[in-house]
Amino acid sequence: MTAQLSPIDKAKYVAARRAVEFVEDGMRVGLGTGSTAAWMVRCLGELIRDEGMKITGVATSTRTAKLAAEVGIPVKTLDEVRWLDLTIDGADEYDPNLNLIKGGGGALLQEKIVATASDQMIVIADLSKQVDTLGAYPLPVEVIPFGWQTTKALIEEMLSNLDVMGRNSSLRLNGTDPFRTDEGNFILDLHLRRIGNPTQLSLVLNQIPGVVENGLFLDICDVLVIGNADGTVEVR
Ligand code: ABF
Repeated sequence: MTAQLSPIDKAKYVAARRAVEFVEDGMRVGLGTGSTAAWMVRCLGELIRDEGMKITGVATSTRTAKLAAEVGIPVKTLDEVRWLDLTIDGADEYDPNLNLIKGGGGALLQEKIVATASDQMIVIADLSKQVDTLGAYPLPVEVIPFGWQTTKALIEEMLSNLDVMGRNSSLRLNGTDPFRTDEGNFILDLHLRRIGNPTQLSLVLNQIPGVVENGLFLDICDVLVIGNADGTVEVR
């Protein structure tokens, strides 16, 4: 599975392999989205196939559900399972307090619902995602398509009163069309550069009517597993 991996894939793989050590027989596991989480899904598939481990997966996107089925993980919906023992997912940025920006892959809504419905959330990442202060990575905000330009203008106006450095936002595209989430919504990427008060920003964003959810994951991550290209892993 890991022959001739690039350094970045090696880092993602070793983080994923370490994180699945937290999974125990019989657990209900939230399956994250993204290239790092995809390694975790493959590692779980190996545990099921080679060691006979029994787990139930809840996917955070249609792409993860497809991969999970391919590698032999039994997948149920969150409504069938209701609550999870553990979720393992990637991130776009993490800070020293284990607060995150997520949503670069467009699955932030299901990721946040699933992580919030879990006893424990483990984030797998590499050092390139580490920051002192969140915000260098554009903050994804999922919005309803109806009136999205008004929502965008309201967000930008609201940003002028908050502790952020940048105030522009852009509609995420898929080619020339708006990118659509699994729920059919749009994503606005907020180019903030530095988020001084993530808690305040998250609360204010989610009060705007057209906003469905934002990509700040605050006080949700319990354990951070950082993989390095030399094969070493750090658990925080
Ligand atoms: C998901 O995948 C997202 O929340 C995050 O946007 C992205 C990270 O992707 P990758 O692991 O490919 O860097 O976890």
